[in-house]
Amino acid sequence: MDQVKNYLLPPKAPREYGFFVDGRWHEGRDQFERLSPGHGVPVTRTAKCTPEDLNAAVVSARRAFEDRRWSGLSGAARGAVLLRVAEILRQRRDEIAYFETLENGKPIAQARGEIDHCIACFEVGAGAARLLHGDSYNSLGDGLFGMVLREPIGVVGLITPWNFPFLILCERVPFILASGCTMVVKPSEVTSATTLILAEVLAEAGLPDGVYNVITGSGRTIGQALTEHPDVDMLSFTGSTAVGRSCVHAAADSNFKKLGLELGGKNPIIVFADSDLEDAADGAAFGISFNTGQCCVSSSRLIVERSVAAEFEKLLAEKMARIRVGDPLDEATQVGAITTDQQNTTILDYIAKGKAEGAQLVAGGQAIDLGKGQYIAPTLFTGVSPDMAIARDEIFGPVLCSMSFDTIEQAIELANDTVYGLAASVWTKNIDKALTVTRRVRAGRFWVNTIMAGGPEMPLGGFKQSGWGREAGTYGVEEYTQVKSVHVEIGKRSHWIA
Ligand code: TXE
Repeated sequence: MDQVKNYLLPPKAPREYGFFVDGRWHEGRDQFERLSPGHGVPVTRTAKCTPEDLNAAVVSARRAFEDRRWSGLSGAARGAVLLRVAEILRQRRDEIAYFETLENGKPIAQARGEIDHCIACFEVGAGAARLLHGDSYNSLGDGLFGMVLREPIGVVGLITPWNFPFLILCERVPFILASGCTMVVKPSEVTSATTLILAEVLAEAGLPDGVYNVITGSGRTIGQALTEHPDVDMLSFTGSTAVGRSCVHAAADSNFKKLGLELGGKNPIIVFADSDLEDAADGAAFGISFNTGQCCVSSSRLIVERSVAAEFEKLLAEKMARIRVGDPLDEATQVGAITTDQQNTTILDYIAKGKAEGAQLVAGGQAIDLGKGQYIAPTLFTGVSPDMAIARDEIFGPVLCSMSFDTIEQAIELANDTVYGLAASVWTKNIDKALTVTRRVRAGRFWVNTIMAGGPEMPLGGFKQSGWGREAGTYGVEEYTQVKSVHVEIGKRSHWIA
């Protein structure tokens, strides 16, 4: 990578990648060229795989699962490989962060922090591999003993999106590997590089051939075929709710594969008058601007107590105006580029819709012209009513809508007034209010006086239309297992036939 003092440059030529099946690299017949969203220059070329390539990957994963080359190892041996992965990731951290930034447009400093989180995922996965266990029932009477075994579910298909290509991958892969499963991964076509780099890392760490396979290509062809594949036992999909729905249909129409789904969100951030308003405003600005609001857990609906609403919105608008939006390769940048052209158009369309719906624009609201790439200023709308499209739809951009409440019941009702249930945040110094809201708002991840905090020990996933199942931590490993009840008779059988 080219570096000038404290400032990285895009590469002079794109890096080329094949795809990875059965422990070997293969060349695609066609290629997809990715332009960096922050600079508009070609940064990577990846293979457009065919349905035959996908089939070969599933055959490889199936063979590796059935001969027990991975699931037959002890948890300690699997854990040792995962710890070696963590070590190699530590060495390759800057390189992986660089390609993540080039393809996704996120700030380089943020990308490095994400790789640190990914390293922790492998460390937690290593421990989880050793601790995975079933249960026993010593309560079935003297003649019978019951055991509950946890077994890996088999071949897992893993489809990941472009907003956190490496992080979302690493919140799943170590836990899938800890369970003893094998897998076929299909990253987003615009951000495949770091998923392919992980193949090199896993191989170097000693993962047996065929356990981790990567095929690249479009969602409509290769992704859809993976969801429909009759020899895939489980599919973990992270992406839009619309495609999540098509995964459910595909599973029903093929082999009833088990599904893990992490889908959209329209996450509330509830601010009470008794909170530390400076802290809450910083949290709200971060919660909507981090990763340009392209997070499934972005806090995109501000629900603020009416008595402090005007003061809080003013404070927040001032903070949002000070966020440093800029070239993702600049160390000082806090908010980088919008990842895809389509997403850029979607966000700008929603900003126009918000104005047309009668909401007041008090911060941002426009594209930022840096002479290259695509950028949008962190945006705040006030005077939003719950029926407006900007308050209901997942915009997936740095656009925050502010609504007000008078009572805790109203706050809870507004927070739950969405088809989604991925995450929520509440800010108050009153423990009763904090716990009441935490109990009553339906969301899979909750933050009290903080936002987007946490580590890979804690499970991730959504309520309602935000998805099914949980990823990460011991819950995440268990998702990729199934339980078998084993009954053992002790002593002489009491005979049925006299
Ligand atoms: O997602 P897609 P897109 C939301 C967000 C965003 C919208 C669209 O609101 O604006 O989705 O983004 C693969 N069968 N989220 O269009 O299409 C695709 O190749 C199987 C929220 O990029 O769902 C990619 O690997 N797979 C979300 C992955 O699915 C298919 C993160 C996600 O792409 C497929 C991303 C198909 N028919 C977007 N079509 C979150 N929860 O964080 C596409 N794919």
